[in-house]
Amino acid sequence: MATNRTFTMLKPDAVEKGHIGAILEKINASGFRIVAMKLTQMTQADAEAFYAIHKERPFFGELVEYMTRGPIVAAILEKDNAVEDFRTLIGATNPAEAAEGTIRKLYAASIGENAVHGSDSDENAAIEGAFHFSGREMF
Ligand code: RTP
Ligand code: MG
Repeated sequence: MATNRTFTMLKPDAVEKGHIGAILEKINASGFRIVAMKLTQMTQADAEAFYAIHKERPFFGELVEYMTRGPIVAAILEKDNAVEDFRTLIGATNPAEAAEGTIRKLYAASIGENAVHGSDSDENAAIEGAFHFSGREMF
């Protein structure tokens, strides 16, 4: 994957609350092109692998339960400086600390259920995109 791409998930809470359309509108309005996108649900094994970096953290069990409880929207997004600009658009992990107008400030309920994921590096964007999409699903 090129370094001008990032990977995102609209997490189960965002889907449950009917926020898919509003969040995608904000992503589009912020200049990201959708390269790949689907509604899918992570299995326990998927979530444990995806968030393996957090497996020793006290919230890991809750995180896996949350991320597997319903469908997510997975997507690959393209824009200059995609990883950093998308992290700015979504805001801080804890919505209470997120800047005004960010997706987490607008749509996240708590640090645990925070509506949206954004890759934290170009390397992880490529790994996470490939976790969810085959080459023929990327446009
Ligand atoms: P993400 O990976 O989902 O984009 O979130 P992030 O980089 O902003 O935050 P990270 O530290 O990678 O944490 C991953 C996800 O774990 C949940 N979390 N819960 N209860 C807690 O204290 C806590 N801390 C983190 C959140 O869903 C967070 O997005
Ligand atoms: Mg993270």
